Amino acid sequence: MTDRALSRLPVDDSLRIEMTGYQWWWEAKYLSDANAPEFTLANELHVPVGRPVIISLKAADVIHTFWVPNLHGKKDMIPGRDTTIEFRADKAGVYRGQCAEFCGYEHALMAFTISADPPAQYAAWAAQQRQPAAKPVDALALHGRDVFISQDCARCHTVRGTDATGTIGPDLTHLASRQFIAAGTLANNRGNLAGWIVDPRTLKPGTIMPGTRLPPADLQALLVWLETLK
Ligand code: HEC
Ligand SMILES: [Cu+2]
Repeated sequence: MTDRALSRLPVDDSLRIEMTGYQWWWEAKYLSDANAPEFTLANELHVPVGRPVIISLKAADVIHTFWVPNLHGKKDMIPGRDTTIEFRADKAGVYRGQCAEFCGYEHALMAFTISADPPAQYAAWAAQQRQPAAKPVDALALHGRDVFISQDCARCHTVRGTDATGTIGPDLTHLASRQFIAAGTLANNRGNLAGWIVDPRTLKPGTIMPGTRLPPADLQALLVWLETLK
């Protein structure tokens, strides 16, 4: 009882996030904060230092386990049974998380990060994430967006501010603001993005994302547009 009392945080003014585990990536939905609209992203969360955070945990397919060893103990994410964790990061920094329950082929490639930022920096990040995707400013990026919409990509991915509203894969509205792609598997740069789009199943066998072979000019335009999604 004492243990529980000690570990109970004052949770007034907490930040609320809904996190869902998928094979093999993490979706984080930031619920409305001070009446600001919700937004969704994948794998790279930010939280303000010193403010309590409540994350509701869900699993979409099989059992996963939320684990950020330097912030909190493990918590299972069980399909059909929602749980929550509460924590507060008192020190700024990037805290690495990892799925801690075997969840299939790519269990080892199911990482995420929680970056604890000073409050003003967090607020600026959140304001940016709430924005829809930047409009393409040149013909190449515009063509890249058309490639994305006309291929299967838009069936699985959302890019807010465009016609892409798929919900099977990660929200890509601010893809270029992330350090990694595919849940910590690859650094987010043009070469890795190209390899991922053409043949994700060699990089992460078992992923449901299919490879897409595109004429080189279309692939280049698509990459240019994806890099504008800051
Ligand atoms: C059948 C659904 C599906 C289709 C079609 C699809 N994707 Fe994906 N995509 C996914 C899933 C699921 C993931 C997450 C994979 C993982 O991390 O394990 C993903 C991941 C990604 C990522 C990495 C995102 C991140 O933040 O980690 C990018 C970029 C991406 N897809 C781009 C594309 C593009 C471009 C196309 C079209 C050429 C496309 N996808 C087609 C399902 C799909
Ligand atoms: Cu997992």
